[in-house]
Amino acid sequence: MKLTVKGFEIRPGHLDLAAQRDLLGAVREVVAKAPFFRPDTPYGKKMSVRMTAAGTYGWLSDKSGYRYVPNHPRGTPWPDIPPQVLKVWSDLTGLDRMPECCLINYYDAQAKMGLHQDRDETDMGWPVVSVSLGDEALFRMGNATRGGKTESIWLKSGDVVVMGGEARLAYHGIDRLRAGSSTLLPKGGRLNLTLRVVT
Ligand code: MD6
Ligand code: FE
Repeated sequence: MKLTVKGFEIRPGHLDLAAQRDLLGAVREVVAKAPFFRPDTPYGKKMSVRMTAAGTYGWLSDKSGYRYVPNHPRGTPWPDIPPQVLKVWSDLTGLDRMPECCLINYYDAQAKMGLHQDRDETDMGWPVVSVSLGDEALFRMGNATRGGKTESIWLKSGDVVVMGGEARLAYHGIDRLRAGSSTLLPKGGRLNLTLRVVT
């Protein structure tokens, strides 16, 4: 299955196993300083994914809505984005501008993410880069407006997606995981890192 939305690019296996393990180590250091939490959706339910972030800004969802904030809910600044993560950004986008946020999502076997647009950033001209680690996940993508036809693709550990152009504002989400499809994370599940320019 291929996605045909313009501006959606996938690099299957961009990170080999050694690079995935190295990145995982870097993510663990971030999580030690900025533990995962489960954000509240503005409509009162908890999200099923666990989140944290690195960079100048992290993304937050709670009763007052969605926004970027300079601190973890516990009140401390987000850790720096690990250099390995910045390298993925540079290698794939070739941009001089670096991302200001690395959002880290953890999916357990039951977690999913509803169709959404990423539109809390100031300038949608910058792409979003997304790295998958651990169990495979079924990524679904539609159009810039709700409804209409969607396409799906399984994202595997080490795959990197770049969403720019028309794809930047397309609705997308994660329908489900394929539990046990990867041994990278000892307890299973999936990590997704999304890199964004925020301001
Ligand atoms: C995920 N990804 O793969 C969810 N957003 O777990 C996203 O929501 C996403 O992959 C913006 C750009 C790329 C993405
Ligand atoms: Fe997204």
